[in-house]
Order: sequence, then structure tokens, then C-alpha cells
Amino acid sequence: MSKGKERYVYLGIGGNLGDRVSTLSNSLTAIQERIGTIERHSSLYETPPWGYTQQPEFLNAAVVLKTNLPALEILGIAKELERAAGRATNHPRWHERPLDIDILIVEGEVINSEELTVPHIYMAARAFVLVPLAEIAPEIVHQTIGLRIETLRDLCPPSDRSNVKKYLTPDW
Ligand code: A4P
Ligand code: MG
Repeated sequence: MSKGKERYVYLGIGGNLGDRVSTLSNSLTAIQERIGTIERHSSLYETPPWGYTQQPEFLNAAVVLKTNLPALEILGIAKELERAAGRATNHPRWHERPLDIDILIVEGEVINSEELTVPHIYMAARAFVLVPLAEIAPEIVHQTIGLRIETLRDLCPPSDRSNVKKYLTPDW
């Protein structure tokens, strides 16, 4: 695929199976090698499962990188990295997995195709996305809602926000 213009891409990463810290930490190395230059990543947060609640707690983080890869190519690589981390391809939606990589926001692009919706369709309702993303990019604007990430975070119910807890470990 032809390379486009370099711009900022914001990813959400998470997982709730296996050694969560090393899976997420290794995913940063793989993202840097395969997708683009990581500018910043958030702290790790431990978060209660959203959507399907009968599963272990997740660790989540947000990452901002610079890349000229087309968004669909980023999605393809993200799926490869998820599979490489041991994720079953036929899992039911919202169920447990070692690694999930979601494309949250792409600078200057709004995408609504069958394979890809950007900004990510559920991000504005998810404290486990907004709290980490607001740590690294509070002032960027959600292109379709027209509000800053820090504002969207502050609009989350306080109980959702307080359930997203910083997870301190020397390995991150
Ligand atoms: N897709 C469309 N837009 C995007 C996008 N912006 N980024 C498509 C990534 N993928 C996108 O995803 C299903 C399809 O969504 C992909 O094939 C892609 O074409 P999937 O990862 O295969 O399946 P999934 O993850 O089970 O479904 P979905 O709807 O992507 O779920 P989410 O939104 O990823 O949610 N709770 C906590 N606390 N923390 C979490 O990280 N994650 C999930 C998964 C559920 N609950 C969670 C967490
Ligand atoms: Mg996903």
C-alpha cells in the first residue's frame, strides 16, 4: 500500500489473559517496529471488564505514535500482533484476550468503513480508554463529537472513572 503523510495515531492497548504486563510491554516494542515511532505511552491502568463482565480485570494503556501507514494497514498489523500474542480468532465479542489493539483516533481522518470506524465507536463511553488517553493527549479533540479527550473523561460517571486504577510496576 502506498505511504501517506506522517500524522499522529492514538492506540488503545489492553489485555486480561496471561502475563498482562509483559504482553503489553512487548506490544510496545512490536508497535514501534511495525507501525511507527512511539512518542509517548500512558501509565498502565487496571480496569474492570466492560461489555462482558464475567472475565478477569484488564490492564489498559494508551499510546501515541507517528506513522505514515494508512489506517487499514495499521489495523492489519494490529490484528497480526493480537494473533501473535495468542489471541483466538474466533472468540466472542468483548471476551477475554491476551492483547487487544484498538485504533482510537487518527489525526485528520474520520473513517466509517465496514472494517474500521475511527474515532473508535465506543471510546467516548469507556473510562478505560479515556483515562489513559487523557494522560497523554488531554487536549486533542474527538473529531465527530467535537470535545476534548479530557472533557469526555470528565463526563464519564465518577464510579467508572474511579474504577480505572493506576497499576504501578517497575516493568512498565
Ligand atoms: N474495528 C472497527 N473499528 C476499529 C478500530 N477503530 N480499531 C473492527 C480496531 N478495530 C476496529 O474487533 C472486531 C472488529 O472491529 C475488527 O475486526 C475490526 O475490523 P476485534 O478486536 O476482532 O473484536 P473485539 O475486540 O471482541 O470486538 P470489538 O468490538 O473491537 O471490542 P473492543 O471494542 O475491542 O472491546 N474491558 C476493559 N476494561 N478493557 C478492555 O480493553 N476490551 C474489550 C474489547 C471489551 N472489554 C474491555 C476491553
Ligand atoms: Mg478490538
